[in-house]
Amino acid sequence: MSLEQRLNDGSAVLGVVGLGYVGLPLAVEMAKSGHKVVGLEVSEGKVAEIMAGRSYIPDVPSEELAPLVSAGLIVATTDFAMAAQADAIAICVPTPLDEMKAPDTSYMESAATSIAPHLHPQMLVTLESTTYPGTTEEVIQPILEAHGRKVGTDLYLAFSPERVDPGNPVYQTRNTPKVVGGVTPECTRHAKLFYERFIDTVVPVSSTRAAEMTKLLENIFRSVNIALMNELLQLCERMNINLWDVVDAAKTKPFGYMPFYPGPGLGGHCIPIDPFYLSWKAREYDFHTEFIELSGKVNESMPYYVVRRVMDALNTNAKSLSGARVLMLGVAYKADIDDMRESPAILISKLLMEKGADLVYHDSWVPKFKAGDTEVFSVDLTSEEVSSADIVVIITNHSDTDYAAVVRDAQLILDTRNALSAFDDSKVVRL
Ligand code: SAJ
Repeated sequence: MSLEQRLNDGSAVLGVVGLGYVGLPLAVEMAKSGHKVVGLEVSEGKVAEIMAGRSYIPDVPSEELAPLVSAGLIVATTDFAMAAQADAIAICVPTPLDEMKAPDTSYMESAATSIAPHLHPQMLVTLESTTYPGTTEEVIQPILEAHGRKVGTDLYLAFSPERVDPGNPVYQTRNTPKVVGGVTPECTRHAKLFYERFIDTVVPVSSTRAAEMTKLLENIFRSVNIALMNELLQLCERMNINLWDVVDAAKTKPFGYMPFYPGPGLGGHCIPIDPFYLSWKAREYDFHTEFIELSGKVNESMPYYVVRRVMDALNTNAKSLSGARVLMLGVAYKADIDDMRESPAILISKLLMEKGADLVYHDSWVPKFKAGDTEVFSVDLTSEEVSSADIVVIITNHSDTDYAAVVRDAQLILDTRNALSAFDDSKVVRL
């Protein structure tokens, strides 16, 4: 029976490599569509959690996962030989940067190498990890073809970027349109059939490179526009203009404008990182992606800018940062999630402590994190904790925070997210 037939009659076994914030929601959507799913994961801990019906991804409730596991629709394993049971596999592994800001493709290569010996004729493999144009055909395809399979003949290969927005209450895996681009038209067609089994809208494009570039465009668009806001913020400070009010006014324009906001810096495993995958590849073509470089420079400077603003704010109360009690409010990389990856709070904490601050933090989503070599633990947000701080610094504006109480009890607040726009109080300093 052909792959197309197995996909269409629901008998195809689907696979996911990497059960993280992308792979686990994908596996759940696949299983909810009735397909048996094999989850291939290197972490024994994650496999054990999943097989016990417990989710470690906030966007996937355990109540949703557990029945799919107990029904045998999701099987997680560290045994990559089980890839042989799948008819179509999506690779969803990290694509970090190395210390020289060059792409680290080792996770993708390891995933491809682990499944390659187990590929049978008529299989589809898709790569979802955000990466530079060319990765699918230059890096992944040779690995998959090393055991007798041939793309376009008995193996289908495509790129399909993940578009997960962690914590987004409206758009999840099923209702976010999915772009697919195959090595050959038949690869594209099979990738489209695959994703249509469990995603509402699938958008085919002309090639793997077009699909890889689509994702990078989406994220570079964000990082450049956020950097623009961060640069204008620094100008507006000198011009004594409230940029937050300006953005709110600009977004009343019903066309041709999209609001972005300044902030303490860029966090997450995508926006601060993905653009550098393209600028790295562009050098191969003697091309300098100056917008990407400049936006990275501006965004990376924001934690230092925040620390300078903390010192200025304390100065207005005739206090120095050295010896000051600083309460950081919210440390996750964005509101209403528990993820600390690349969070600007990490560098800000380190800088504040280096300058002698007596630093504490509260974040109901993040019980502890490492600021440099120091492991710090979240304190309870009590009136005493707030009032005893020489300054409260809002880094992440979680919606579960009682800001009225913070304004009531604080001596001084630096608000880097405009979380206190509803409060008109002289103790509140906006970034
Ligand atoms: N940020 C700002 N100002 C803004 C928007 C965001 O400073 O106006 C900061 C956030 O606080 C955060 C960072 O930028 O630290 C990234 O924020 P984000 O909203 O881009 O969220 P991510 O990185 O979790 O997810 C993004 C997705 N977000 C949205 O589309 C809203 C999406 O671009 C991708 O699906 C995802 O990255 C990815 O996986 O690439």
